[in-house]
Amino acid sequence: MKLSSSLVSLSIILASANAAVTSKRQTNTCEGDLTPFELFGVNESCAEFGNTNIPGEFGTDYTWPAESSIDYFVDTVGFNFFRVPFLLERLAPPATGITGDFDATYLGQLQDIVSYITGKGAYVAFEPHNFFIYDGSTLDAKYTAEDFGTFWANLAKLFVSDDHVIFDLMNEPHDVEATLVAEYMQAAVNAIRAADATQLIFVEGTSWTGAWTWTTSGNSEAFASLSDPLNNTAIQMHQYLDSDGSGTNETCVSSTIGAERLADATAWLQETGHKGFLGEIGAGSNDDCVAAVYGALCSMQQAGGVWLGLSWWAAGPWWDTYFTSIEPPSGTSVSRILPEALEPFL
Ligand SMILES: *[C@@H]1O[C@H](CO)[C@@H](O)[C@H](O)[C@H]1NC(C)=O
Ligand SMILES: *[C@@H]1O[C@H](CO)[C@@H](O)[C@H](O)[C@H]1NC(C)=O
Ligand SMILES: CC(=O)N[C@H]1CO[C@H](CO)[C@@H](O)[C@@H]1O
Repeated sequence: MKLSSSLVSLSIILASANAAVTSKRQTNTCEGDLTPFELFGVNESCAEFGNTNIPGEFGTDYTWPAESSIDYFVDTVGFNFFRVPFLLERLAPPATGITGDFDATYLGQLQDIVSYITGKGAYVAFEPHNFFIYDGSTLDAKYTAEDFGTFWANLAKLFVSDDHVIFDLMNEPHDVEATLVAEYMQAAVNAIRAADATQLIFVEGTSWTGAWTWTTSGNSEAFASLSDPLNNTAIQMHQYLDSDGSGTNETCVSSTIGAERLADATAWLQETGHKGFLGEIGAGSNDDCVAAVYGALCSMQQAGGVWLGLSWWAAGPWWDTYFTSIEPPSGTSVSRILPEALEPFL
């Protein structure tokens, strides 16, 4: 299905699905009127590594996703989505700034992995993994919202002909006002459309775009009126299930914390008519976390199509056996999440 078409029509098509999902261990069930995910996959995290070393060295400070990993997730698991972080300073070097020329080598590497993914029929969202910070300062210290739009228009122009590309505007702004972030996101949406790129766009809010704080961080007010002439923009949120929501502790708060932390954001999506995408979710591979992730995904599919899908955090050649890694082969050997909490919803 073409994602460049109206999200409204997608939800109508998807709303016709009605199924029950039963997990492989039969410990969890998800019932009711379920809307399958349109986009389901994983973050391929590695090109943003080594962010204290700019530009850094390819192969030492950072790398790009392995084609074998993409093959595994598409051909064996059945994922159709990848989120590919990059570093803004590597793509748009500080010497000429975000509105200047792109670094040809880094851009070429990004284009290669994007083509590889979309060539397999999957979708790819690439994103500056910059937290609204560029070259040591908050973006607005040197650049206007229009400059940010120029950056995105310049990048989007290079991908206009690939309808499986998604533009994910900025990873996890934090310690900036929601209204400021929304202004920059709106400017970029407008600039991308003015550049004749029609594909799906993801915007992210402040407070690390957390789902659990969406209605208390100022994001719900700031993003309520976000608009896109093509109605093809979704709100990307992130959610981790450990006590501080950082995704750094293998212990989940409880077996039901996933659905609980998404509930207010889901209600906001339903009220405003915005579509949501859970761009990062991660947790340990233990009983509580498996149940909590399963419950989160179940609640998303029960929400009437407001959630387009999700991407797990993380995969990538350097994640090895990190507790949320599902990178083959090492990550998949330690992860219960993939078979028990994700694959039941594929
Ligand atoms: C976008 O949505 C608005 C409000 O529902 C509607 O008036 C407009 O026609 C839609 N535009 C497109 C291009 O679908
Ligand atoms: C992880 O969280 C648990 C429960 O809150 C706590 O007991 C443990 O010390 C934490 N581990 C680390 C490494 O912080
Ligand atoms: C658990 C984990 O790897 N979390 C990472 C998720 O991504 C954010 C940035 O988007 C990192 O800061 C976290 O460390």
